[in-house]
Amino acid sequence: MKMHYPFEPIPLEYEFNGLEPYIDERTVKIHYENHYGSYIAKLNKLLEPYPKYHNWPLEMLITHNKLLPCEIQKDVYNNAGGVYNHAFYFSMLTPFSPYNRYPKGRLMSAILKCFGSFEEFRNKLITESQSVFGSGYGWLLFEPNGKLKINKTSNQDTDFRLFGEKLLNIDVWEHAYYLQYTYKRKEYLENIFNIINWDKAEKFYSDYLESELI
Ligand code: MN3
Repeated sequence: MKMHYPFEPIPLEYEFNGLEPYIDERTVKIHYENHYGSYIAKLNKLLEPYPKYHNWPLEMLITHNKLLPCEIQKDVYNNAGGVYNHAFYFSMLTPFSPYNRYPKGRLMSAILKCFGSFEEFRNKLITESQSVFGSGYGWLLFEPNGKLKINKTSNQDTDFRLFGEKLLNIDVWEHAYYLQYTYKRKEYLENIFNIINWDKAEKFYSDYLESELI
C-alpha cells in the first residue's frame, strides 16, 4: 500500500453482502463506509494543513511518526494505523468458496510444520485474537526465515517490525462483529475462517520465499 495523501479507501473485491452469512451486509457496510471511511477522512483532515507530508506513504506516517509536528503525531499515528489495518483486513476476506477453505501449497506446508495441523493453527489464531484486551487485531505473520508466527496488537497499532511479512489480520474491535454476534467474539472468529482469502495469503508467502530463495 504505497498510497499517500489524499488517502482513499481500497475498493472492496466483493459486495457488502458477499461475506454472508459469516459477516452480515450491515456490519460490512458500516465497517467499511463509516469506520474505515472515518479513519481516512480524519487522516486527510489532519494532514491537509501540512503539504510537506502529502507525499509520505501511509507506512511512513506510522514508522516515522516522530518526525511529524508534535501536535498531529498521535492522531496521525492512530488514524494512519486505522487506514492501514482496515485496508489489509478487508483485502484478506473473500466470499465463501468450498475451494478456498484452506491455504494450499507452501503456506499449508509451513502451517503443518509450525503448528502440527490446520486445526491446531486455527485454534491458536482464534485464541490469540480472542484474548486481545479491548480492541485490536490478531495476526498471522512470518519471520525472515519463513517461520510462521501468531501475534496480536492493540487499538490501531501495526507491528512494523514485521512489516512486509504479514499474511493476515483479523479485526476484533467490537464494531467488526457486535451487530451480528453481540459479545460472542469467539463465534465471529470461528466463522471468519470460512471467508479468509487463503489464495492471497498463499501468494504473499510463496512470493516472499521465491524472492528470498529459501
Ligand atoms: Mn475495524
